[in-house]
Amino acid sequence: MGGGFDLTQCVREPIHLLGGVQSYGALIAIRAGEIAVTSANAERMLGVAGLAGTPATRLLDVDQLAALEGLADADTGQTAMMPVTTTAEAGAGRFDVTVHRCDGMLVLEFEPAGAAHDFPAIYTPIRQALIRLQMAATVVEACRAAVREVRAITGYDRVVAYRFESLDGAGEVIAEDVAEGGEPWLGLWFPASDIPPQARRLYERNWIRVIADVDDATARLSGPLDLSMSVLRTVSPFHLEYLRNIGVRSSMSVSLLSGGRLWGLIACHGRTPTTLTPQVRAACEFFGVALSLHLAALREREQAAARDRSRTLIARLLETASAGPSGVWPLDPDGMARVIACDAVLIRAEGRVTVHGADPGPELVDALLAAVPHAGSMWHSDRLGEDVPALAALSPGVCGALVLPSGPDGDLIVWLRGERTVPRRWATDPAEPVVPGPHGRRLTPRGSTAVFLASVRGRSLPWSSNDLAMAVELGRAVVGIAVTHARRVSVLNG
Ligand code: BLA
Repeated sequence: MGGGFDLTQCVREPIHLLGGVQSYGALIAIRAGEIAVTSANAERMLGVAGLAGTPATRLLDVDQLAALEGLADADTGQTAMMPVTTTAEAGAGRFDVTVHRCDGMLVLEFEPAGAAHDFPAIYTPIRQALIRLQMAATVVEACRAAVREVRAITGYDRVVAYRFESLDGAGEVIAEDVAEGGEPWLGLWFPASDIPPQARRLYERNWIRVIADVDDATARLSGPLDLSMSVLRTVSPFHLEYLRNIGVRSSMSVSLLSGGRLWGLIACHGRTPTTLTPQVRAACEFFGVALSLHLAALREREQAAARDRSRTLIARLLETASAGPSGVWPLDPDGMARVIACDAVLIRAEGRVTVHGADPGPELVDALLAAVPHAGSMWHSDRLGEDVPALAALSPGVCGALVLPSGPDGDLIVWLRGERTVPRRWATDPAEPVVPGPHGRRLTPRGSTAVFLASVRGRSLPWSSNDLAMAVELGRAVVGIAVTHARRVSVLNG
């Protein structure tokens, strides 16, 4: 097989419909009081034979069933919270039961009851962790505190904070806590395809994903069931192969969300099989929620600081502009390139075109001015060759353009960016032999460099929301200066 692995397979895999659960627990789904779906291990684990098609009261008494239904209905499903857990006597003994509703069925997931934690034993370390977390002043500091705390709570061998560069993009390990002797991953990049989009969407709905043992034999379900909200959901064979290839036996991920979207994960790895009690999972979930809120606040603060820096630069630009002679371009192009990082600034004013910085040459400038949309509103692209077919032949000399109309008569400011260079350390270790699984070496992070390079070819660094906001402010300033100049000129003439 080797390198012939088709990555589109990953994107298409319906990972919520794989028809099985991890066998450390058992699942039954009840429709209208009757057991409609069971996992193959349910009868053995629960100690009751012939469950399928029989009344649920054979397994749980009426009061327990009513209580479980109440719990399922109290969970509105509006938030990305994991299903509610309780303990119940069922068949052979005591179980931790996690409950949610799906397609009109009550879905119960049973795990042998773990050691009962008392509330203070769970809450005290979490509370201390939250206090330490709140003292973190930057995103990276908060993540550093978080990985330490999560490893302390769970005992995994490696815990990393993994941040995506964009919604479905590649990511970087920005904080790590690893057991003695573990290879350091801090600063390493992993490609976007390591976590396909449908998996990311599921992690937006569930804060926690536990994979107890990559060598587990899945307990098959007796019928179809959407397992999106299941805590026992079985795992894609692709991802299992990936985990085996990086020497991992068990894993857990905690979602980091901002505005409901996944922007990173706390990823945990164990070298041995690891199940977590629902209480410990709930603690991790709670921690993930608190961390996400704190990170959102910190990110907001960091972005505001970046905007403040840009505004200071704009103010300085305007000062020098209004002091300068009229009749020349008012803003210092070098200063403009500091407000919005770029390789060149192209200005068209009063029919004259000037280029400052890395001049892409008259041919490209003409083609660009002819092809990019510049009627009225701002326009931008980080992949000109793809977005504007007329420019395909001229890329990759220039891959990014931010076009700002700056006056009547087709006046324009254009910031240009070349192809992005990638000063990144990928999770590749050429010295270490890779043992390819049945899907070839692509299912390791080691095949990454080529995949990533292909994904950035012809693309510039993307224009950030801060870049766009600052362009709007500069645009306003240019119009303001033009008005002032016009007034000065009319005063002089009058
Ligand atoms: C899921 N891939 C994941 C998850 C992580 C990664 C964290 C979440 C599940 C878990 O916690 O194990 C990848 N793990 C990483 C990365 C780091 C890490 C990047 O620790 C870096 C620090 N994976 C592939 C390819 C496919 C693929 C090519 O590399 C597709 C064929 C699939 N990854 C894949 C799938 C899931 C996944 C399907 C979802 C698993 C699930 O929740 O069912």
